[in-house]
This record gives sequence, C-alpha cells and structure tokens, in this order.
Amino acid sequence: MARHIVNIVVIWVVLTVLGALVLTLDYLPVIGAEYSEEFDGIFRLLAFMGLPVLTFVFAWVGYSFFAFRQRTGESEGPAWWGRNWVPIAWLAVTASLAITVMIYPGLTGLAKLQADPRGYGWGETGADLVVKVTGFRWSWAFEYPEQGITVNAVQGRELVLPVDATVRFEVNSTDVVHSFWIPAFRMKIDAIPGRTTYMVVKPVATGSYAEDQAFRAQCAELCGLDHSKMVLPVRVVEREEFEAWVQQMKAQ
Ligand SMILES: [Cu+2]
Repeated sequence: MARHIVNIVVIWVVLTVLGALVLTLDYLPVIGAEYSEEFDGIFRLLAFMGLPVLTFVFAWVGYSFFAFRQRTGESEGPAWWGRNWVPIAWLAVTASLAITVMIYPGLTGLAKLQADPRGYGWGETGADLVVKVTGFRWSWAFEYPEQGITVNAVQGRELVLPVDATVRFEVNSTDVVHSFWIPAFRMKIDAIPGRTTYMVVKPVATGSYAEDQAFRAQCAELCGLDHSKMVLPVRVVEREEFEAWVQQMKAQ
C-alpha cells in the first residue's frame, strides 16, 4: 500500500506544479476598469487554492483506475474500507478551505466594494453618467437619461462609455432573468424583471470590441435559445469623443 501512496503523491505533486505553471500564464482579459486588478488577484488566489484539491482528486482517481483495475481472470477483491480519519481529514481540509475563501476574499472583498462612496454596492451614487440597461430575449437596450438618447439594441449598435468616468448602470429585464456582464470590467449583475439592480464601473482604458472582444456586453445567465447571441459591442472613448457621439445620436 505504501508504494501506491508514494506513487499517488508523486503524481499529485507533478500535476500541481504543472497546473501552477499554467496559472502563472497571462490568461485574463485586458484591465478595463477600476477594481479589475483586485478581482484578478482574487481569481488567481482562488485558482491557486483550488488547484491542489483538483490535482489530488485527479491523481487519486486516475492512479486507482489503472493500478487497481480488474485484470482478466481476476475475481473482485474484498471490499476495502477506509480508515475513519481519512474522510474526516478530507472534510476538515476542504471545509476549512471553503470557509476561508468565504471570509477572505468573499466577505472582506464585498465590504471593500460596498464601502466605496460612489455606490458600488446598493447605496446612493455620485456617478458621472447613468445608463439604464434593459435585457430582453435576446439583446440589450441602453438609455442615457441625462443625455436624452436611447440605443436600441439592434444590429450594429453599441454601448459607448467615456473613459475615467464613474458609470452607474441601472439594470432591468422585460422577460426573464439575464445577467449583464462586461468581461473587460470584471463586473456582472443580474437583470431581474420587476426589479432594478445596480452596477457601478469606472473604465480606465479606452478600447473597443473590434480590437478586443473583452469589450462586450454579454448575457451571462442562460436565458433561452439565443442566449449566446446576447452580445453587443462596447466602446470606451475619450470624453470629447463621447460628447461627439452623444450629439451624433441626438441628430439621428
Ligand atoms: Cu439573457
């Protein structure tokens, strides 16, 4: 038995090292908004914490699959009962990991966002721009109440935002639950019929869908047949360009 355990531990360590190398790659989208780096840090931390658990299961199950398989002519062996401390230790380790991430970064991260006076949580806002978002099967509509313009989400339309401005999205749905998500901003909020939800974002980099697909508004809640087509381009531009776009939209 000791030989098998040594083998499994070796495979576990090798898989974990390989996984850790993959996790150090630059696989996350462009940093498009304030707090993006914090969210990336949290994502990387969770990935690193989950990696040894994943590789442990892979090593154990994969090794057992080959080492303890039933060979031709072999009868099934007697049932092998684990010692009591094994499941208890497994439960203790995985439960502690889960509880740890609920507290940090779960609770602590949320507290930091909610304490932001611009209303990243659900409080009042000091936003520079308000955009009303409506999700429907299967697209998005955007209204800029202060600018008096509406972007009907038909083909070719886009969500245009000024860089370095705090934008407050007021999100609704006309039919089912959708989820308003812009990968470059790392933010996501449910669009719920009959209720307004809020998302505050401050874009920190200009960019467009044409150059980088992380600049897109995408539904992230399976909502029916054309859910995957609920995508609209996002374009983050300089303040002057935004004003020009507003005038152009008004003239239409
Ligand atoms: Cu949807």
